[in-house]
Amino acid sequence: MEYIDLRSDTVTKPTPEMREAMAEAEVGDDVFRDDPTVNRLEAMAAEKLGKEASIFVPSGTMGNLLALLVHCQRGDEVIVGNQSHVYLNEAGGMSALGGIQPCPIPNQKDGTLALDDILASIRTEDVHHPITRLICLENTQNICGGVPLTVEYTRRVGEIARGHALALHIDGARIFNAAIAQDADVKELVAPADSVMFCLSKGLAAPIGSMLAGTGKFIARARHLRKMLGGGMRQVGVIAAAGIISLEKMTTRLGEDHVRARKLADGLRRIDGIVVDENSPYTNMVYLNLADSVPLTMRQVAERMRREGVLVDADHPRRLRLVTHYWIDDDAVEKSVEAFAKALR
Ligand code: TLP
Repeated sequence: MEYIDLRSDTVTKPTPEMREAMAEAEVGDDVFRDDPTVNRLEAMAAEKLGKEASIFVPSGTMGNLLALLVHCQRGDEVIVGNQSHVYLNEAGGMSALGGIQPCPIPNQKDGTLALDDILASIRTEDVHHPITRLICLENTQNICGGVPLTVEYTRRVGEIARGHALALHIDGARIFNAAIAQDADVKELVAPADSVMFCLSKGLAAPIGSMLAGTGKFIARARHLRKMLGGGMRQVGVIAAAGIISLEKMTTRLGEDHVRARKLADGLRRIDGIVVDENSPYTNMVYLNLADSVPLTMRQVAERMRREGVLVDADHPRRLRLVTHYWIDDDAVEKSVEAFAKALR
């Protein structure tokens, strides 16, 4: 059975065009920098983001970790959102592997970190204090609703960073969703950042991989650390080939996922027992709660949905995130709404 999979955009399988490109990819040993397909992907990604260089990494988690390891020394502190992926969902890698201490501050409803909170959390020079080295933003902010941060906001955080000799890293796992949603230029969105990570393996539909971009010097250091972490992959052009199609063809179609997320939310709002978040969706994520009147747990709802051919995540007892992506068409949206109506009846 072909399920309609709304659990994440990470579930996207490669498109037929990607599979073809993967089969035909010209490859070489990428640790020797001999893989022409990887080299092309890295040049394309850097160019798209307006950065000097980029490096292909196996996952967003490794991309973020490398950025933190390059920017920070052991014992340094990084200002992060308390709802950020790097803080909550990366297995504590920054601390475990880098000896880096997170300084979590609240994510506001709009996904931002309040500028005053950032300023207040920058450590003063004092023998007792860790050294603040880095600010980390997430765009789009996943847990806050897939909400995009603006060019203007990012510019202001960049000014704070520069004013205090701090670096700014953007976890831009879904930076192209953020750009499309606001009709913003992705280069402008990331211009204030010293480093940016984005994922090919989410809405851009590639099977594997993320890119980390920054200055040439920064990426050279990241390349060394990627090898240290065991992320030096050999004939990896077979995967990079799919990433090239992501950059060529997928970045511009993400608006379709946003329109479908909106249709999904509109449909779900008409169902008794589902309370879609007020402003949801901002991009490709619909967030909702089960109404108090619903006697089912999310696990039970998810099981009923599965029987209807729709996969949803039941991580939280009352709250749910649904994500649209390349493989969710209009028909899938309609069927999903019907499945929810039936599951809750
Ligand atoms: N997010 C996944 C899960 O890990 C939660 C998802 O389904 O959304 N930054 C952000 C903002 C992310 O959402 C994710 C993945 C990552 C980094 C990590 O990317 P991967 O999974 O490639 O390590």
